[in-house]
Amino acid sequence: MKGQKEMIMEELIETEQGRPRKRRRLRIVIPAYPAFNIYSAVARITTALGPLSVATAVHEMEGWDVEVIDENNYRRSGPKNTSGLPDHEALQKLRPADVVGFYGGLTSTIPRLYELARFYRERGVPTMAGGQHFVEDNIAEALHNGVDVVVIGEGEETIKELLWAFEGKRQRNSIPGIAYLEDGQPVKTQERNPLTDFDSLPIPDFSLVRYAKLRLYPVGRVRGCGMDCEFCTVKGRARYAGPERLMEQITSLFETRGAKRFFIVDDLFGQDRLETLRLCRLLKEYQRRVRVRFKITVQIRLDKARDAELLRAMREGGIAHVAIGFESPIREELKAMDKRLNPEDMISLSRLYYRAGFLIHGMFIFGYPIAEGVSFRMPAKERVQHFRRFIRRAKIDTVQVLLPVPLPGTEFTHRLRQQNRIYSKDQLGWEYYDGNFPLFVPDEPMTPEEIQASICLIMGRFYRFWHMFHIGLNILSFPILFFYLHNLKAGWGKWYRAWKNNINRFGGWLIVRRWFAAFKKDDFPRKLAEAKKVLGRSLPGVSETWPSHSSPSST
Ligand code: B12
Ligand code: SF4
Repeated sequence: MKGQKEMIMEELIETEQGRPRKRRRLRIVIPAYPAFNIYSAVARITTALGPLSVATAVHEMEGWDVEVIDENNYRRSGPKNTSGLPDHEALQKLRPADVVGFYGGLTSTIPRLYELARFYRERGVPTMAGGQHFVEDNIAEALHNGVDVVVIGEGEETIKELLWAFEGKRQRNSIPGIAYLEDGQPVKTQERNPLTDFDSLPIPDFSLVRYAKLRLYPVGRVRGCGMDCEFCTVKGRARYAGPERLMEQITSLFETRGAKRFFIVDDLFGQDRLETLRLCRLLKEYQRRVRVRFKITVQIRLDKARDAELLRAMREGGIAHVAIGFESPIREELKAMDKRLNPEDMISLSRLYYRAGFLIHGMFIFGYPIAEGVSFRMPAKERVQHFRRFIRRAKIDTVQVLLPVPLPGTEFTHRLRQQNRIYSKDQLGWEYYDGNFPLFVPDEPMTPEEIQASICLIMGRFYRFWHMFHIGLNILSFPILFFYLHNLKAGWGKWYRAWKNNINRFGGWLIVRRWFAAFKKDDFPRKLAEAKKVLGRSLPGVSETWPSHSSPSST
């Protein structure tokens, strides 16, 4: 007997009594974060570019309508369930989807993704998912948790071929870059080559995101990175689209939606120097022509600070914020990450960005396990002092200090797994993979509880309530600008930075407070205690903390 899904597939293929079948609908869902964390605030005003690019590719297909539901940016106008999340039952009644796709780019959202995939599958709707979580064993895991087809790698071409297969116009096994179950066993088709011709892709269409209010627009022109940091999932050499392509995204967003705030998601801004300089010039000319000032954030490496011409061009092009992966002020940790930087240079480089007028967002990882064979011990308390001193000296405006996450497919995860240090997913599931929770046995003499308390301490001390009073003081001190009449630009820059920082730090205090509250509500301490016991049992004779790195083989 045919299953409901097969019948739906057939129905998709058929025509209704000779008439062309109704248009079909693909719904792409960006699953909700498991709990409030320091990214939730930004997730409420932005969306994920990857699934949107995939949706836009489908939008161009004949006979298909597409919508994107971003559960992290979902306003009151959309139907909600009693937990305040999008009500998919109601959405299906309102606008039934024929196929549903999921964004699996953030591992912490995977349990929600599986919950939704099972929900749709139970209703006979074919499901698919893509994103950076789907590597190695996670592909089979997804296929056993409600996902019919996993898309491996970039999805813009694959999705079209998949939908043709759903329409019966193509054989599924001839589509590169996918995995599915055959007789209960996962089958992977041949690898798909990474995209190189970005000009053939349509410009991401943000109007496809329903019920969302976007204020920060993600745009990009680079895929891949090539730096191979040990903990990172972004692999493969960088592939570039031309600056005109990015300009097209930015200008169309400004002209159609009045967008002024952009996040260039490219991992390493400025890698292709000449093209980046050209992009900055194009940005400057456009803003001058339409008399607008954009606020653009980029992710950039510290060592680019040595390029004074680039920094000047970036400022002129409207780049106000630089997000920099400092990762750690501890030399041994930087080495273990393959970061190719040293802490002394990092401070002077950061100050170059500061002097050039950028607001610096510093991204840090606390308690990164040292490479095997290196003898190094530092208690958590001393590390906290190192971090705090470094942040102060490097003149960083805003910070995020997270714990190392053994992300799927990274060398870091392979190293820890080999050492049997990662707590089992049975106790500490994917929902904890967001950088806020200890997920493996840390280096001695630290304990998992200590490393978690340390990030709370650093963040809690950085973002404080009293910054609110400083905002008042800033306003009162505004007339001081009078003394800068000889150089009003410098005076304004100084005042603005202090004012903006106090606003950010007070806002940060509110976010960190909610984040701590979410921690407290969670059952994590009990689960961690259980995870430690289970791991302890699998390592006979080994204590709950990891042995000193001077003797890694003793495990
Ligand atoms: C912008 C960004 C953010 C933004 C927005 C995140 C978002 N996307 O919603 C913010 C700042 C909020 C953020 C936060 C975090 N991020 Co982030 N972020 C990025 C970044 C730099 C760019 C994402 C992007 O737009 N890529 C470009 C698009 C085109 O690529 P893509 O997303 O992979 O999409 C393609 C395919 O995957 C596929 N695809 C994707 N979805 C779908 C869906 C379907 C149906 C199909 C068919 C295909 C498909 O097709 C797409 C187009 O080709 C990436 C790095 C990177 N280069 O990807 C990290 C990255 C996604 N972040 C990462 C992490 C870990 C985090 C944090 C945990 C912080 C941290 N420790 O670094 C937090 C998450 C908090 C939480 N709750 O979990 C990791 C995720 C790895 C993982 N397995 O979880 C990445 C990959 C970076 C890394 N260090 O490895 N991040
Ligand atoms: S952390 Fe940044 S620089 Fe390092 S590999 Fe990932 S994207 Fe590239």
